[in-house]
Amino acid sequence: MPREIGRPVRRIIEDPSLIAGKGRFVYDIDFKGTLYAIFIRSQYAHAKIKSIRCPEGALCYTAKDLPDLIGLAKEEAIYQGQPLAVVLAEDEYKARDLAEQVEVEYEPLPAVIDVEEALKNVKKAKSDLDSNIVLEDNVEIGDVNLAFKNAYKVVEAEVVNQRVIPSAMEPRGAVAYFDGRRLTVWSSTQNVFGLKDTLLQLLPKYGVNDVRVVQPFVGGAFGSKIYIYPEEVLISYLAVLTGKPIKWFNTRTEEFMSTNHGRDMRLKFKAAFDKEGKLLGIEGTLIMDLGAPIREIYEDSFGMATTAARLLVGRYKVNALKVKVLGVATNKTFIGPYRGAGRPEATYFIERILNLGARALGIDQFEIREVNIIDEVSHYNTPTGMYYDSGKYRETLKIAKPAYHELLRKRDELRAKGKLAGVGVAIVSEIASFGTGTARVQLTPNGRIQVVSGFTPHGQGDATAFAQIAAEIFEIDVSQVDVLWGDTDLISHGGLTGGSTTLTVGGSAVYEASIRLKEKLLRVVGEKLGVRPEEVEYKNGKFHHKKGEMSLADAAREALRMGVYPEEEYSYTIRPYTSPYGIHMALVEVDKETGSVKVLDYKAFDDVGVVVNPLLAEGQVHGGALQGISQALYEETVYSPEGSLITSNFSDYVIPTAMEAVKIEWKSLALAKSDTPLGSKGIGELPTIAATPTILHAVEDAIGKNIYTMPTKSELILKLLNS
Ligand code: MCN
Repeated sequence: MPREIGRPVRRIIEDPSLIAGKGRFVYDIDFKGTLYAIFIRSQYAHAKIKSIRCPEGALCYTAKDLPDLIGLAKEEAIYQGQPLAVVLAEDEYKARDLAEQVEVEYEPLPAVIDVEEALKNVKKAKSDLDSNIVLEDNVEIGDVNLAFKNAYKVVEAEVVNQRVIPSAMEPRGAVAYFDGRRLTVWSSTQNVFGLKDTLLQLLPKYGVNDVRVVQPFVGGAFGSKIYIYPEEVLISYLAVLTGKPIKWFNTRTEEFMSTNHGRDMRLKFKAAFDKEGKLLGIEGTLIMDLGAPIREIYEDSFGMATTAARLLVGRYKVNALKVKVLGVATNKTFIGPYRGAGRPEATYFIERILNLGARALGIDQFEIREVNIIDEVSHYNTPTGMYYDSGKYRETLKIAKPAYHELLRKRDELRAKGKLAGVGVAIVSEIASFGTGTARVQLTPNGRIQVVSGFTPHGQGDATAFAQIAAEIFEIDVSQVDVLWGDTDLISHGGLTGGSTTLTVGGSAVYEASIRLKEKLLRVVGEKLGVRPEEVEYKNGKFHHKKGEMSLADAAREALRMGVYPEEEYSYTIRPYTSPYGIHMALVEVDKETGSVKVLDYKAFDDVGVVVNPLLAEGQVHGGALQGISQALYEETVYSPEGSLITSNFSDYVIPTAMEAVKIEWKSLALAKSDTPLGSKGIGELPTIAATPTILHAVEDAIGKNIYTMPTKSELILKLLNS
């Protein structure tokens, strides 16, 4: 029997229905008598809401009609697109017409858009704020003064990791159905259990006994569907209140304005280097523009900034760090998790510091990394209190070095032809895979294995990987395994697919539950044959003993006859997390005339421990790296000075298409494992984290100028080339 773990299996669980056009997304779910909901959203970034007048006789609700928990703006709107009211009608068109008749009287207030302006505290992002600096933290290790005293070179700059808009293919939407006792909600979410918990806090007093949340197929999320949004809570409440099914779906512009944005951090720093390029210390201020000050969101989001500050050191031996971290409120859409959530910003900052140092000292970018990198670590606590489970960093650099030299050679050939070519390198080391995951594994009477997971994958392909894990334990073909997920009725507890967690934590739960089920079945078969379980051999999907042989289907039926359920549930908790790492490099060419950038080569060397499905993992590298490249080259969130989102659809907000997709070579190193039963580490975010600085460094190398902002649009490059 070939091993299933490590086999590049296609997405046999997820894809067949999607390819046949039979995958059901939220918008496909329809009930007779459904009312369609359209939200009335703030036109202003900051305004007092003086009154909201609903059309006569319309089903129209404002914050005044609703419980506070739902979170519509009541007296003050603090970002453009914030939901203020909702109308319901029998179809979408009628609802849109009605929504246009809702009259909102605003008193516009000064909007705080620029973070530097916000820091001056002249205008406030919300009337009741004492200061726009709503959160503060300090991260300090070692003696920075000594580091600067001993410095041969001090590099000083401000580097910006710009605001980006998570652009999942499917906008958010939900359908809610109340049968008089029980509420069922289908939502395009990453967080079914979180939504269920929120609804259970709100709804029992309105006669709801129980809540079921279902995640149908979801067209991507990238972290932006973790937060429990007012819209999904409100339509659930209205389904109960009206007794009618309710449906809502965002337009792209609504999505861009009301779904959390990502990143938006800047680091003002000075860094001390010795003559050889050793980084002696960093001092700086990390400013995170949190966007609209919604307390329950910004307190969590600020964690991304404090994590970013702590991750500045770790993979490099830096002994002194002093960073003040500020969380600043403005009147833009609130920031939340977006692929990497704090780790891309940290990586971008530290990798930029190294390259700016290398350029100032005239040292090669690969060599400065060799000077500073930690060697091999096991259960390592970084000086700022982060943790790396394992890693062979120096060896990784050794493996990747020939590829770097090959790219330099290609670059020099292009340069010899008069082209502007450049090579960029970045090391990534992150923390990934958190919390608890639950799985139930069951043997059905027809001899198939059914896995139920509490996780919520939405494009990654984890269900196929789960099938492989169960197939490996039961020594059967992966096609004999079914996987179910994304429904709070299927299993009582779950985690959410985010933080590159699902394979490692959810897969470990599948692994442990499968082993326990196999042991249980060995006991059943032993009892049936009148022998000890240890005497029964399990091989290739069958139980063997000289007294007889039993198939999985026989064992399932026998178990049921004995009153033993052929299933096992297991909750696996990881402590504390895994630390995947890698080195990425790229060759780019910059067009001298137009300033446009073409990525010619992209090579990624990653260590995520054991890879369960190389095809799926590589898919993450392709998509993830392109997303990181996109931040470096294309994505720009533009607001007017008054706080209107200018880049409010895909004709203004640029993301890559197949035309911009890059050929990526991926090498999985598997030098260091995690302590989990699978030995795997998360991969979902790592390539995105690595790609942004890699590309920026390559563009810098091509044009021979330092770059401090992103994206590196043609205009910026032409300006730098002519400066
Ligand atoms: N994998 C593997 N071996 C490993 C690690 C992972 O075979 N050692 C495979 C897994 O089987 C899974 C995939 O790689 O198919 C990613 O697994 P993992 O790293 O555990 O990440 P998650 O499944 O938890 O996915 C979350 C991650 C995050 S945090 C974001 S954001 C993101 C991403 O995945 N959003 C995505 N990838 C996305 N891909 C799609 N299509 N859509 C999104 O919204």
